[in-house]
Amino acid sequence: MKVDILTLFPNMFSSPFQESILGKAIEKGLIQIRTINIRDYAFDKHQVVDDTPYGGGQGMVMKVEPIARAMEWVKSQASSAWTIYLTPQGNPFNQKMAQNLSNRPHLILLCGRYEGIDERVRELFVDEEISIGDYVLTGGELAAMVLIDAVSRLLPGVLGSDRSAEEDSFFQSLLEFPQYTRPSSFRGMEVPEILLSGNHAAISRWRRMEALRRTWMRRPDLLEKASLSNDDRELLKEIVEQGRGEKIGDGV
Ligand code: 4FV
Repeated sequence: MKVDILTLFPNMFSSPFQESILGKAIEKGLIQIRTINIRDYAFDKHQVVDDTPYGGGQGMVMKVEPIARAMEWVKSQASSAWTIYLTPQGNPFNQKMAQNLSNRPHLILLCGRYEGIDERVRELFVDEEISIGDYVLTGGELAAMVLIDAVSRLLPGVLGSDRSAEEDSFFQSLLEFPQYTRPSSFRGMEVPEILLSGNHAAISRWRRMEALRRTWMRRPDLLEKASLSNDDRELLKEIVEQGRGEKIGDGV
């Protein structure tokens, strides 16, 4: 996958993509990331990229010309690219969108700054708008990094085994079950016996139960979207009956 990032701060992308899984994926050529500095496409003496909003009001707006030139340069090399503008006004990002985007060969990510971009950029170039959450960042760069991370790990060969992506929480839109590793006892806190039993059928039943319990407790909205089997419904009945419906925070 190729990812071109249009930004006023290309250096922000250097370190996050040098580390760990993404760093290795880039080394292995599984993903190619390129940053394009929008300011390089402001040809006036002071390379101005923003201006005051027509109609008055707070803050500054990113000018259309530098972005248009940068976009046309990138698109001149890749007509099939899918262009995404990161903005709080976008579609709320989720695992399903990450899966869909991971099937695309080339993404162009536009990172806004200030109050945002001139509306004509949207009309001319943007295929999709995505928000990583209902809060306001100083720029779209961190949102672009979040998107790249969530999409890249779904690319074949990026994670140790592609299976682990399938076991993702949200893959089946359930929250993750509790995880434990050595030591089996810590300050008197024991790892649940079942996990030490080697009884894989019982272990996967326990894990499904705990994933359902945690989802029911913390994100009941996800349960509506989840494709639950009859077994799941039986387990859920048990959970509700167990009345372990105590509020969050008591270790559920
Ligand atoms: C954002 C978000 C976000 C808004 C004004 C950049 C900032 C500034 N992007 N999900 N939430 N963007 O807050 O994607 O231009």
